[in-house]
Amino acid sequence: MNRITAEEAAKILLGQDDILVLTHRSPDGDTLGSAYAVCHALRRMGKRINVACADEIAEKYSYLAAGMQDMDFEPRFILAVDVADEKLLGNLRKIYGGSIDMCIDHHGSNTGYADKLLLKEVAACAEIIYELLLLMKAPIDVKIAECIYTGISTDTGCFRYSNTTAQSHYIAAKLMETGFNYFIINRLMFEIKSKEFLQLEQKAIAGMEYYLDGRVAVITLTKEMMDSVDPSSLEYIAPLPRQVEGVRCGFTLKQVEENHFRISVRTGHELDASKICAGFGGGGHKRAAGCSFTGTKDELIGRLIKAVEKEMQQPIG
Ligand SMILES: [Mn+2]
Repeated sequence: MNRITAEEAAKILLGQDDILVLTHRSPDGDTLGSAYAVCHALRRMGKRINVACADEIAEKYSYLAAGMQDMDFEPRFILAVDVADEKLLGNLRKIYGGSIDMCIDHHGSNTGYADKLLLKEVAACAEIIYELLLLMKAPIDVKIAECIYTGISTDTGCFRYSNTTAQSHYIAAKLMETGFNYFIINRLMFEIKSKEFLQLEQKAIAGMEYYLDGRVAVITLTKEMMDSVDPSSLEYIAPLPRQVEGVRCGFTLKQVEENHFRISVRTGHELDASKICAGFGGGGHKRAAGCSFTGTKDELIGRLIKAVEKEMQQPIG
């Protein structure tokens, strides 16, 4: 693995054709926005390029690929965007594992699986893509602006999370000069919920449990509850426990099987979520992290509370 600069990445991409862009499994706004921004831009520059994803893309993201049909070619250059680990390619790993030519990513935890890596720890991968497109002198039109804005706004929680920087706002402002409709995107990404999702949200909130004098809140989602909604909408449950006044750490337990859980952790400014998850073999960011656990729910909650208590003894950072 070679670390490369944005200038080097731009030069390499300009010299390539028949490119396939891979996104991570359970695709979100950043991986899709980044991939389609590159795809639209390079097609406008006369190249053959497609996007591939292991999982189905949720309907609400369909505008990113609007008007785009798969082109017919044998890929000669494989690019992964927003993919921190080859494992996150899902089923695509079987085909492209070990042969990724370039990766563009913003996760400090990137495992270095690609031949060349352009890594910057900015709020969204789409921020790096924006810089790259400028270096390639690609035309930033309304469609490309929509894609990049989708990546930045979703990874920053609509410019609210602690990863948001002046640069995130600056890029969004430059994109707005193209005249794209950010209001429709904000509605789609942050406002509109399906009726099924609202019912799930009601049940989740009604069943919320509190520990440590209300400083910890826990939501449990059973398999049956999760089956009732589009899986991509589940990411909107994780921030809910942290919204409760007085809660410093919120857990969302997804009960994948009777005794197997996937846990999303969200913290306020005092606690480090990635450290809480590290004790369970997981990880992530300071305010948002995840891990998994095999055992009963009672065992899990007991261990999570212990991990929070330990983290509460650390100085605020
Ligand atoms: Mn991302």
